[in-house]
Amino acid sequence: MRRHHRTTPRITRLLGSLLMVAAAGAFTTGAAPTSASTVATPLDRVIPAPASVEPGGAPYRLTPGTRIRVDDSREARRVGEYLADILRPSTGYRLPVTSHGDGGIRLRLAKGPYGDEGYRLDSGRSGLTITAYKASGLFHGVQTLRQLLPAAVEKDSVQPGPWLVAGGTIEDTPRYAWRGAMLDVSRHFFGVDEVKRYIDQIALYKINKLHLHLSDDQGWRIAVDSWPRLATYGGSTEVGGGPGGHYTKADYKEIVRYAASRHLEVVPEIDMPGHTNAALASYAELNCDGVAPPLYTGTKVGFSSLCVGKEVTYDFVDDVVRELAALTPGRYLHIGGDEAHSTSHADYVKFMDRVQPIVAQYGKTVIGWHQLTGATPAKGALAQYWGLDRTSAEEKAQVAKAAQNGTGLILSPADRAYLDMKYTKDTPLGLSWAGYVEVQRSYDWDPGAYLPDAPASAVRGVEAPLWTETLSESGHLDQMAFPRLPGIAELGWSPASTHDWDDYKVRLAAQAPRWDALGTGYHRSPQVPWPTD
Ligand code: NGO
Repeated sequence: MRRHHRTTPRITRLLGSLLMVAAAGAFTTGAAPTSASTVATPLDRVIPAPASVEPGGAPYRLTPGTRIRVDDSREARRVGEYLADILRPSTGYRLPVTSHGDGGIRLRLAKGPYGDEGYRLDSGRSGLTITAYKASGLFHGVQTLRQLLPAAVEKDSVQPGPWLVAGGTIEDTPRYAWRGAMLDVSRHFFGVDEVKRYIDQIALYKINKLHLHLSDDQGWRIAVDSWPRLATYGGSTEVGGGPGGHYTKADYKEIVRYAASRHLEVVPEIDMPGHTNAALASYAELNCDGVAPPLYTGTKVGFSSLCVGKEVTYDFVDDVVRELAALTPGRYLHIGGDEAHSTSHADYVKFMDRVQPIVAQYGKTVIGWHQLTGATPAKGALAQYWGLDRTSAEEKAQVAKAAQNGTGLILSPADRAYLDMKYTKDTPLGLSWAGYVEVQRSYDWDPGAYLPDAPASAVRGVEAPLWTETLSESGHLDQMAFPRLPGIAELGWSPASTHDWDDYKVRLAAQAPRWDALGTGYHRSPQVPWPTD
């Protein structure tokens, strides 16, 4: 029987796991039980909160003889190798990945009520088993397992342990299929390794989409063979006048491959018809007056537009979309469509009517920022809502109406989900046009009931955008994404019934030692009861 995890009083659960650890002999080593590492983390101390938790029984203990047992499937084996790569440096154990033997950590593919991403985790004295229908489920189960092990497991040198996982069962499936993070690599360019680092950071919270904002006024970041100057010239700078950069096709494929190894789908965005100064600067013929503007390194928005009346514009879009679609195994292609303030409404509608079929022609599903709902969204298109409380009722109604007519919604309300907003007026990095977004504010909303009059069934999930006008290095991304990103991830994954700030902030605080071990920086918001040492 499924028991919801909120039905068990927290204190009982904590006592239960303490007793179980004592029973397993963790306290008989002579050392006083003061170190957190001698107490197994309660099964519900995980972000995103699992759908159901049933604590009980003796804990599982990782030992030098532990094997990681995988089903005879390439995909399951890959998840096993990924887990071993995380556990070996800190435990110092061999942890062979094998399809033989018994006990140990078992990753098992089986039919069951898990869906494409769900899993079940059973932990007890004789072994720890993660069962899922698909490898993605195993991967997400492994993220849960990481968080149940002591934070020191994330370190890259041998640590003392013990390596205990509290006994019991977790059954878990996501609320939404879309749990995204967006990185703006246009305002400031981030290289392949920096993107991989971000992928690893967000995978820990079961994010499954990486939306890359690949073009904007300040930089074009993806090589396009048929229009080479886009990258070589259009990508040659960034906000503030730095050197910029771009991904070669091989770079982009490497990002896609790495993301896939973390069960994330890459969603590329080419923002059109506005936010196109880098393209307009690269090719004079794309401009209505035939004159290329200079490159732009400021932070204004809304001043550029592709020339809607020129045929060459659609040749350009066709070439870019064809080449990008060919590089992208994922289902989606984001065409932007925000802040087209230099495009008339009639032209905007005309442009979207021409461009959406091009995306479909190359086999991809259109996503646009929610202004797309002011045109005619293609069948099956998704709109990404980035409004805020003060957005006009009329604009909200336009989005809701599109949702009623079948347009799916991804929710990224700027005054909740934008990771580039300052936390408070004193935050050094970030913008504040959508207000200050402290940790509680970014967590405390319900995607299912967010937009009045939009049917809950239209909501495909959530996404946390990270715009980089003020952010130029990975350390800056850390400060803005952490600790807010895990909250958006939880809104995307966990049942609404688990939503509880007071419970969440304790789980969030418990992430800090893990970030320290991983070398991930974070903003020490006073709203969160961080551990004191
Ligand atoms: C807006 C704008 C972006 C900015 C961002 C900064 C959208 C969808 N368009 O969001 O160009 O970078 O705000 O917060």
